[in-house]
Amino acid sequence: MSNIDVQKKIALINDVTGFGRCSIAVMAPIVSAMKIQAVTVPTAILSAHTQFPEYYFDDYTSKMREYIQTYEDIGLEFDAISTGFLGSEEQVDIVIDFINKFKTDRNFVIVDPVMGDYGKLYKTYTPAMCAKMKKLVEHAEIITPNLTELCNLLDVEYPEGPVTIEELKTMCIELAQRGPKHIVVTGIPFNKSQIANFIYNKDEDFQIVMVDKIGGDRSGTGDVIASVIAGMYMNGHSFYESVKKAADFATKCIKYCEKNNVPNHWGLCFEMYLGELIE
Ligand code: PXL
Repeated sequence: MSNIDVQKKIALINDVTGFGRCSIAVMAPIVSAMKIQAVTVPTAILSAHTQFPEYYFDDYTSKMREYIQTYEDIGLEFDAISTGFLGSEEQVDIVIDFINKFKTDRNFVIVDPVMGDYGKLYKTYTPAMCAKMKKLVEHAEIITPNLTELCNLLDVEYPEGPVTIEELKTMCIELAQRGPKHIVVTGIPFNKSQIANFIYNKDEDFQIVMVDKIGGDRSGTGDVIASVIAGMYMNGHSFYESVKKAADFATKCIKYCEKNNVPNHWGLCFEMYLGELIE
């Protein structure tokens, strides 16, 4: 089917959240601005994301296999497959099955191994989930962990003090041996005013993209970054260029949010700058 379609398609396996700018609500418009067709594969439906004091949550796990079956039946092909927050072991199994069905030598998988932050795993993250996530990462060409997720994927203690370049290199080299060709470790605290994104390209080199630290953490930042990287890479840019564009775009959105006192849990006002993603 893909040869009758001039546009590229990405499968977005992620949650559909009404308010708070995360997951598919962020990723679909971002890749669309980059002229890529977004194909939504919902993992859950929420009225607002989990940082709000109240939200409606409808787990979609039991419906996913039937939903996905359509795409097999109509012979759909994807140019990329992306995954984000996953809520259960079974969901990870479904995603791995999806990859086994739809991965070809003409497409790639990008996994954001959403597991935790600040050295701690999220409450929903059991050791069994961690084990599954390690399996999923083996299928990915690109992964976008933060430092907490990198350490957990490797069973390494979260560093007490600042992480060194040597430590990052060693960890990325080890993780790349399991499959991923491109790794970006996002949001590494560097100093009071800067954040580093550490890039490792397997058997090639490493690079660092520095950004200014502006305000506190904003929900959905990871989803903005992952979708810009996916879109840029699909459109033929290098991994470095993709990460650089993603980091600069996120910074611009965050600056706007800060200037306009947008609450941190309302996510990034990416709508203001979508035009800058159009090539
Ligand atoms: O990527 C952030 C995110 C995605 N999905 C859900 C969330 C969050 C952040 O809290 O709650 C449901």
